[in-house]
Amino acid sequence: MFSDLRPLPLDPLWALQNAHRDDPRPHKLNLGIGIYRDAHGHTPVLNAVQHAERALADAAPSKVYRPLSGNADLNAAMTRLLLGNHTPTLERAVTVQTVGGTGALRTLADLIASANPEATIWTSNPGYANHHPLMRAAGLLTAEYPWQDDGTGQTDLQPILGALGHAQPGDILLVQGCCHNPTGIDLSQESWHALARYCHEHGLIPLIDMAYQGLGQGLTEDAQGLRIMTRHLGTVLIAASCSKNMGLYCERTGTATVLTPHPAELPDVLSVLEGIARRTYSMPPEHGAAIATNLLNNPAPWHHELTAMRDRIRTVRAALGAALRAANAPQDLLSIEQHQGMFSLLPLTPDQMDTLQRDHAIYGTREGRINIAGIPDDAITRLAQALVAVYGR
Ligand code: PLP
Ligand code: TYF
Repeated sequence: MFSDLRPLPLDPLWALQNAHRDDPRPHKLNLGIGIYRDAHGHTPVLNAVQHAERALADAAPSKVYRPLSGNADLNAAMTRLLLGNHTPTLERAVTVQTVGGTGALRTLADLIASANPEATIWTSNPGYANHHPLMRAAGLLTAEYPWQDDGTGQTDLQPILGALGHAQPGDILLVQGCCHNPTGIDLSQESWHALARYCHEHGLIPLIDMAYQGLGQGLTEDAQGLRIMTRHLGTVLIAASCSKNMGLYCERTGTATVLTPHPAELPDVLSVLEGIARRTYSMPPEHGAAIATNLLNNPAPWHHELTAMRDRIRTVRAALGAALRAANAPQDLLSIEQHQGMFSLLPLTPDQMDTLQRDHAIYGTREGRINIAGIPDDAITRLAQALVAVYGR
């Protein structure tokens, strides 16, 4: 049965993890996979999460099967986190719990494949490495629009609209809500408005991938673009993840939200979403959902820790910028000061990234992505000097 199978190449991010693990140099630096680390390089469980887990263990609720749509309290709280607390858009939305943000993307991909199998999914280049494979696995076609800096650290809208000129009505515009992976470049408010207008005029449906809410400028601030879309457009799809902003990575907690212009359609949409869950994994795991619900419904301690994570990322970014200036870095490298969230895409070639790894034991992706949230305090100067040295080669 398996004799004709060819092994797939390892996910480059995991290959990078392994290379870092096997590197004997004590000063090695892992800036590969997108995980938040504190000043000392650790990724601890949030206090708010530990608190919620203790409360859950004490209450020892039953582990009987849950609904196909997952934890209803999580779904309600996440809908408000995404859309806002007092908005008429809540009346047009249905949310189901999913297996992380990845599961949300796949659930929505399956929904799109059921509703409009001809739709092409437009995704950014550069973009999240898993978007194409995930959408294609659902049988959908994919295409790309460019995602580049306009010179001020924000996304240049014109090339995007140029590429979308080839899109058909009913196509899906997959766009990251904030803290773009891998570039750290986000849309300005004006660009979100213009993009919403474009979708309206050309019949495109936004699918917003929200994997980093709260890690850019704040929970509300990071949702502004999404809310511009949901206020102005009838149909909007949202994939959300609790992995990064709650540090729940391995618990696989996320949600898929669908907004329609016709609230009467919501029960039908829900039944299709439940059918997708049923034929894939039946129901999503409860533990992470129970934790996330606790955080969302008792938000002060979580907000406190989320703010600390966000502030650290911003502090590290500023410190790296200052260290680059001190090392006489070229303007190109200083663009990282203007980026948002966990990542930046460096203006380095794959060869230069290899050199960074070989000569300096610094591990980023070959495309040039580094995880700013993974830089320990005591490595900032060394990283800046290494970047300048490698850039000049
Ligand atoms: N979307 C983007 C843009 C991501 O960077 C990630 C991963 O971090 C995800 C989705 C998937 O998140 P999750 O780990 O919750 O599946
Ligand atoms: O891009 C990243 O680093 C993250 C997470 O196989 C991730 O978004 C996790 C697993 C994986 C690829 C990426």
